[in-house]
Amino acid sequence: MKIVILGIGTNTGNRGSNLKEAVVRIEEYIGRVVKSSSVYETEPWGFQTSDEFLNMVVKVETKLTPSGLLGRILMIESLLGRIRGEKQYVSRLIDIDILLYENLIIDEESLKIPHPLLHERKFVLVPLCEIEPELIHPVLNKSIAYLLKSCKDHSKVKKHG
Ligand code: PH2
Ligand code: MG
Ligand code: MG
Repeated sequence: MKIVILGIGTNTGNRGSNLKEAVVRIEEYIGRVVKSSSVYETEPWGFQTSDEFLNMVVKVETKLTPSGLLGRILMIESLLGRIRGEKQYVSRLIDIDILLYENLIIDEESLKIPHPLLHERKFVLVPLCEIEPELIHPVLNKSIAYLLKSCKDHSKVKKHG
């Protein structure tokens, strides 16, 4: 079994049920969710929209390889109704990102692990720090707690509900 950390985000439709549905499908197609963070209300990062995000992070046990995992994620995203366009940052029903896969480092065009922007985004670091503060980033060699403390992103991230 491999341990992977996934980030989940949504800013359109019924965001609460989008997250719940994503977790159900992750359990079904990826593996057992062993830890999940709280749900956070977060300000859009990197683009402008009035639709705020809900974000959370889950820790999952899986038998899938990194590329197998990516395939399942894309399948789950389209199952939930996500249609991918050309533009990078747009509002979306659901986005599931591979943040970490064990201590693996992968730098390919179609798959980069750890997620290259993980340490620059409070909407990732705050929920990740809630469940895995001591975890060491395999490229930066710093703990998640340290990365959050030194993060320059000051956008709003607060617990939902
Ligand atoms: N995802 C993005 C870009 N910006 N901002 C927030 N708050 N939450 C996200 O999940 C998010 C984002 C690209 O995937
Ligand atoms: Mg993303
Ligand atoms: Mg994505």
